[in-house]
Amino acid sequence: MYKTIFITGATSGFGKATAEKFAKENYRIIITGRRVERLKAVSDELKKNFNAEVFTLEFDVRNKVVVEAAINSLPEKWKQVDILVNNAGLASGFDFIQEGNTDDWDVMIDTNLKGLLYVTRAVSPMMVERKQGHIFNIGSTAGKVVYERGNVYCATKFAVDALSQSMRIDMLKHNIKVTAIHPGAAETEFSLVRFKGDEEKAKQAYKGYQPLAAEDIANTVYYCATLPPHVCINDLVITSTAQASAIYFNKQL
Ligand code: NDP
Ligand code: 8X3
Repeated sequence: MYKTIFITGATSGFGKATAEKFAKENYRIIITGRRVERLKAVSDELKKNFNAEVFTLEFDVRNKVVVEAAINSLPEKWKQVDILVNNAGLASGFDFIQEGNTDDWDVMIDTNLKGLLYVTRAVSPMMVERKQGHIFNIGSTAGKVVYERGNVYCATKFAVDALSQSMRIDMLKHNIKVTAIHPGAAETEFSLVRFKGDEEKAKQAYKGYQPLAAEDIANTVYYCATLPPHVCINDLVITSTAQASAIYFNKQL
């Protein structure tokens, strides 16, 4: 039987790679994001390369009214969501706390934390009703150890860690798995977004070592999602071999 996966932030990076991995494995794919032309391009690619069934939903995870309306608007056959990947997120800025841009703080808190909650609130009742499902929350090594100038980004990812633990307890009696995946540095559009389009600064983040690739995270989600029904990976930290924590790297500069 085909399974359905719902991925937030699938226009780029981890989300897009996860959509590709699951499409290749014959899942039905719901992809979401704000950039509608990117969503269409990803959808076209999944259909062309993997003959996948794809449904696209364009929304900003920060807008709770729109999130709820979009998810409620799913056709009945797409409402049987087996896997939810709460992936949409970002870092915005890299400032010391006393110099921080409060608009950046709002964007990170509203996206990484409140957005994840709004999507989960809309999707999880469908899983509870069917007494099956698997929720993935993409945290970060920045949600395990803080680093200089990571302040608000780290706080949102610590919160994702806490929410994942808490969701797992709330979902326990409903037979729903909750897996938090905490990646280290991976070369996606993440740094370009954090540094607001500054390509030089973005490249600097991955200099002198081999970072994770988006496919590494997609393969990890797939591994966790395909374990036997009685097995749940609760919490998983994954870094490149050249990284030991959010702070320690083995860079050859
Ligand atoms: P990318 O910038 O490549 O992808 C981010 C995705 O999130 C895009 O598809 C973007 O879509 C979506 N997104 C961002 N803001 C919103 C929003 N307000 N509403 C809807 N969608 C949104 O980064 P990554 O793939 O690297 O990041 C994915 C997740 O992984 C994030 O939560 C990030 O914090 C986390 N992470 C990343 C690491 C890294 O080093 N790359 C390491 C650890 C964790 P669109 O712009 O079209 O809306
Ligand atoms: C993103 C990776 O190293 O910038 O979560 O915290 S890092």
